[in-house]
Formats: sequence, structure tokens, C-alpha cells
Amino acid sequence: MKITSAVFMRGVKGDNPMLDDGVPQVAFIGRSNAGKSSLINSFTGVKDLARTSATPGRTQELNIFKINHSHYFIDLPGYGFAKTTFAAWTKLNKLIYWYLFQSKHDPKVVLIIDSNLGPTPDDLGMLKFLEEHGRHIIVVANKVDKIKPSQYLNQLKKIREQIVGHKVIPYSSKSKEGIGELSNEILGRR
Ligand SMILES: Nc1nc2c(ncn2[C@@H]2O[C@H](COP(=O)(O)OP(=O)(O)OP(=O)(O)O)[C@@H](O)[C@H]2O)c(=O)[nH]1
Ligand SMILES: [Mg+2]
Repeated sequence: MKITSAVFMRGVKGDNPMLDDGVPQVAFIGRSNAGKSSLINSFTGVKDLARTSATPGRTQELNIFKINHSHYFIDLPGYGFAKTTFAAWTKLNKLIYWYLFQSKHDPKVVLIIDSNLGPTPDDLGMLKFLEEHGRHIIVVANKVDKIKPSQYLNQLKKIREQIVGHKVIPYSSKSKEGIGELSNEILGRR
């Protein structure tokens, strides 16, 4: 489906009436630096829609974007980022945990992993939690442009062996490889 509009609505640190207005939500989660915000920018074609950074820990709130007047994309802070104070780390993890598992919101979840690293223990733990909570899960192996061409097939095979029971979409925010498949999964075919 073509993206016709993508607008930043607001950043929230907890519940907000906007999240109750019935617009379907798609949440982007993953380790810090996995490329959640970059994926939103490349997917929507709006370069600086979501703030990105080479330094992990950039996204600190639930950032809500409205896509095609039909969906909210929720850019979440990353997990597994320890280079901050324990208090700040705890607060961010609480926010992620609340939104995904304790609130009444039931977003489609796009779990983004770094395809060069493969799924980390944190990623696999998150996947398990999501499964236990019956979430609709889409797994994206991001940054495939960074895999050596000779390693590409083998690396994806290794990732797929660890992500059992889910489709894994190879993606690159740089080259936009995988954008069609991801669009079908997130927004549906047209
Ligand atoms: N080569 C390459 N680099 C990428 C890709 N996606 C993201 N990056 C880079 O990875 C870094 C982190 O990207 P972000 O989008 O800020 O990551 P994030 O997951 O939102 O990080 P936090 O907000 O800190 O949790 C940036 O330097 C991006 O330019 C990709 O597909 N290919
Ligand atoms: Mg981010």
C-alpha cells in the first residue's frame, strides 16, 4: 500500500486519550540502535520523521505517528541499553513493558533485530513475551545492506533458525530492500 501521508502526532510517556481513539496501532520495538526510528523514516519515505542517532538510546518516549490517516505507528524506546543511569533505564523499560503488556492497547508488533548481530537474548526474550501475550508479531531483520553478500543467505538462515514459527522479513532502511513485503504485512495488500 502506498504511503500518502505520515505525520508526527505527539510523544507520550504514559497513557494518552489518542491511544484510545480506535485507530489501529503498529508498534516498532527492538534493541537500542536496531534501527526502529530509521525504519519508520525509510518506510514512510519521510527522511526526518522519527529522530535517529548513531548513539543508542535516542528515542525516549512513545512517539506516535499517523500514517495514511488510517494507522498509528508507535516508535518505542529500545531495550537492552545499559549506558545510562539505572533509574533512566528502569523508567524506559517500564514504559515499554506497560505499553506492550499491561495497557489495554493491542498493537500489531514489528520486532526489529539487527541482521548482522542476529537475535540477542533480549530479542528472544521479548519475542517469547509477545507470543505469551498473543500479539500479532512481524519480525524484521534490519540493516541487511551491512551483511557481506557472500554471507547473506547463511546469515538469514541462521536468524530464521532462531526465530521459530515467524516469518522474518529482510530489510534495509538504507536500500529499502524488503519494503514491499513489510508494507503488505503492516498495512495489508491493496
Ligand atoms: N547501514 C544501515 N544503517 C542503519 C539501518 N537502519 C538504521 N541504521 C543506523 O543505525 C543507527 C541507529 O538507528 P536508529 O533508527 O536511531 O535506531 P533505534 O532503534 O531507533 O534506536 P533507539 O531510539 O536508540 O532505540 C543509526 O546510525 C542509523 O543510521 C540500515 O538499514 N542500514
Ligand atoms: Mg529510535
